[in-house]
Amino acid sequence: MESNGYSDVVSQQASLDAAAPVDQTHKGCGAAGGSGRASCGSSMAPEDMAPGVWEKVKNHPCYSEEAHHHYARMHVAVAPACNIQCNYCNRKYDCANESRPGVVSERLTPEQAARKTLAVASAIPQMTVLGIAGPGDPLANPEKTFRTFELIAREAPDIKLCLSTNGLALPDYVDRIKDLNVDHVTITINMVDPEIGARIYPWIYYRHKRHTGRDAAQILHERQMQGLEMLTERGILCKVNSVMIPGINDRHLVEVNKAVKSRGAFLHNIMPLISAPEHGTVFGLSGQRGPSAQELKALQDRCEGQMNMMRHCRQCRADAVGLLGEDRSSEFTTEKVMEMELTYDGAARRAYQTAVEDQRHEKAAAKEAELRDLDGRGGDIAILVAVATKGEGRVNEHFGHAKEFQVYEANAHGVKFVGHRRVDLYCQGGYGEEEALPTIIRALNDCSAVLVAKIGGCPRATLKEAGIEPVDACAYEFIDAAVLAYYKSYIDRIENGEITHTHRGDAAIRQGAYVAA
Ligand code: CLF
Ligand code: SF4
Repeated sequence: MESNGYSDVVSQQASLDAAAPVDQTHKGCGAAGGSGRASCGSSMAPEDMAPGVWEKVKNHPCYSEEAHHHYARMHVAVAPACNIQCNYCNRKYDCANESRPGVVSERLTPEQAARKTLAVASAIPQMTVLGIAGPGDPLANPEKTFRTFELIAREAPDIKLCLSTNGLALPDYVDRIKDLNVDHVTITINMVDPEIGARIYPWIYYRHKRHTGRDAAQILHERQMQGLEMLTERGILCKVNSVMIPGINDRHLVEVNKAVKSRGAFLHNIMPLISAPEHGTVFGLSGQRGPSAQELKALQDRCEGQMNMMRHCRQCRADAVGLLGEDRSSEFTTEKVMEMELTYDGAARRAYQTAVEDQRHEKAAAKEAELRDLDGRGGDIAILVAVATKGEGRVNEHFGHAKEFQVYEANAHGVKFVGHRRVDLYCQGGYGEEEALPTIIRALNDCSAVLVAKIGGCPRATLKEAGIEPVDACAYEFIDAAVLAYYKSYIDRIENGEITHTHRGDAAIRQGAYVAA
């Protein structure tokens, strides 16, 4: 019998083929509209990236922003224990290093985790990375973590292995990580000054002893730096996650950035603190706030000259499955996975991923064509544009169905992703729309426009009143090209005297977890 997994691969391949924009004409977002596309073959690798590094990151959704539109990751929750306490974490909830507070639905044995990975790999051919990120610390549970990696490396060798840790135990396991071919390791580093660390970590448990205060933070800091150096010496790509905690480590994260850059970290992911009383954390209960969207962006911008910044993190759960920003974990509960007939079809996965690569080339070519069209016009005007998307790098989500908007910054020289904004779903079957719309507008308040596949009359009018232009003329276009086309039309209208450029205000980051649908 043909397995469910195989049929899904075939049907997804068909839908990808159908979605491929072989002969679409560009409609354009702006009044001017229209532009041709260059032929395929554009390189997606950043100019300053070594080919070997690009090979490692090109289909990792966290290590490459561009890849996150196309490739998915999954986490298996095999690591319940932790060896430190962070003031933003409540043990009843997911690890806030890599997953937002929200209970993990199930904890798995390594064998259950391996079976789940095969089930997801069969059903979601663009799932390329298996991460272990909690719900505690993977290296405080080393046997379960490494046994899981061993099983997956044997049964699904094309899947990249990824690990996220607080770093305390890291130096003890670097060689094992290397032997298992784990090529991507994240360390959460919130400070390089133990005085600041003492305000974030009340205690650690190290070498059979509990340490508190500055002493605890000093040990943690030394172990994190040592672990980072050992990993980069061995050629393992390291990402550093930092939680931005206003008034505690926000300014200090510039120093953290320099320290990790000098030790060879590849990528820095500064994430907003998510803190609410209902999470039951020290910070939540003490009223410690998280940053606003502009505070976060300003800090990321300050650090950007130093090294690659990750801005597309979704602070996902320790059992997340799917593209970043979606969560399909409820489709793969242990009960459902046990009932599935599994066929791990490597050839079908490769075929699917080849089709994805073709799309990525086409997307890069479309962006280059728009840039040529823009021809450096716009002076020093930069605008933020929100986009509703459900993947493939296209403007392909209805306004009312969007659970998040992706935000891009466009200027005379290009376009870049700068963040995402989670929102309440606008379309709720006739209920709650009036309450949702103001929260969406607060989340997009700093954006000049929102690009959508479709939008109704009521939200369109309210957005316009708020100074955010709703645009559906670029439905199903590639995002980068569509944002550039909008920017070009914006500049055209300024030059024609139709509009004046105004600097928009700040926006809110919504507190709360990504949870399974
Ligand atoms: Fe998972 Fe982390 Fe690996 Fe990615 S998540 S272990 S590096 S596969 Fe990614 Fe999720 Fe952000 Fe983590 S979006 S929380 S950075
Ligand atoms: Fe929680 Fe993770 Fe911190 Fe441990 S390292 S206390 S699990 S956030």
